[in-house]
Amino acid sequence: MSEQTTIRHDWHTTEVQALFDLPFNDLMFKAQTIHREHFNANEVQVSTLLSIKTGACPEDCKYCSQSARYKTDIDKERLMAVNNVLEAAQKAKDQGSTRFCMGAAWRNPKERDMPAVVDMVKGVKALGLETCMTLGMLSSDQADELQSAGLDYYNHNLDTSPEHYNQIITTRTYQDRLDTLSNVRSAGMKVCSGGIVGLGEKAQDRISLLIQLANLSPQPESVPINMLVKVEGTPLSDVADLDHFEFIRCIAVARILMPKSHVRLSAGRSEMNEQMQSLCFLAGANSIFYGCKLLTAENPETNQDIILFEKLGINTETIASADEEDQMLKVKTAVIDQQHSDLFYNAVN
Ligand code: SAM
Ligand code: DTB
Ligand code: SF4
Repeated sequence: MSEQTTIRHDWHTTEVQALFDLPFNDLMFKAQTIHREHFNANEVQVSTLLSIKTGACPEDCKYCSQSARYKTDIDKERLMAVNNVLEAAQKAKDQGSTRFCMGAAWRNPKERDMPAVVDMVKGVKALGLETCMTLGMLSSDQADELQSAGLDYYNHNLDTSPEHYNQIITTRTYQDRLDTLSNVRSAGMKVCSGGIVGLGEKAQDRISLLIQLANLSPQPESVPINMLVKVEGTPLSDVADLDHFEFIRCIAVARILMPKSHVRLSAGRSEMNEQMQSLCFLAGANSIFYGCKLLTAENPETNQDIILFEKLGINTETIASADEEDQMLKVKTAVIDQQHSDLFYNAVN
């Protein structure tokens, strides 16, 4: 295999620290170079999020508007009816989204919820959209059931480093998260897993989170990097801002460590101007959430994103173009491998 396409799962702190320590322009150049080896540099994948069950969550994630433990200003809602979810999915498709991601404020789905959730997956899939869900922890049986229904991706974030984790969540462990990711993988679904920065963590925690993600084997197909959305009423509402350049560096390092993954410029875009978002794309981000709402927080309006994409000459990825890219990559890798074995053959003969 060529050096460019080798995916490493043995990253160490010192080498990742060295990437963070590069002069900004050097880091951007390195990330953009790797990005271009694997993706069309002017294409961004777009997903739309929908909260299918909002608030009253028993977990204590200190950043979250939906935890029942904090007094936040959100409208709690029971599990949505399947036809309302499908209506929202159709709208997302009409606006150009290719993936529909359904999120629920659950610790984990209850057995009684599974039939409705399965119908949502089948219905969204039938509209011609890629399907994604984020419902909390999954057992292996639940993962199998969702995969059989046609779920393409499951989102479950590691959120932060193992070292900082207990400062943020106490109601489930880091290992619980890794177990869910392993159940998702074993069921044959694609993994969407990333984290949040700006939680008041140290620089070392951001390095450690990215290493955890990159050392998953296989690496997650999709890696959302969220900038904390500070929610009034949560314990993290007043945490100090993370410097925007540090955020861009996180995106660039994620791109370098996970060359073939879609890196998503995820929550927090409402607080970022066009120039900041453009630097994130230059650093290798190639996916966003499209639509004016995330789960409960604001996101830029779709037409603002369209204007920005036009200014930057960015096209949105179609499902077909993602498949073609996958094919092209396989062809490129096969050609490079062939060249290498020819070289080896010539060298030894
Ligand atoms: N309840 C499920 C769970 O936590 O596994 C699924 C939904 S949960 C809202 C999905 C992810 O959204 C969290 O793991 C976290 O990474 C991200 N998130 C939630 N609130 C956030 C906030 N205020 N700022 C940034 N990211 C946030
Ligand atoms: C992810 O990494 N970010 C999305 C999605 N996965 C589910 C959620 C962001 C939530 C932002 C805060 C809110 O809307 O409440
Ligand atoms: Fe619940 Fe998910 Fe929010 Fe944690 S992040 S409180 S599990 S909705």
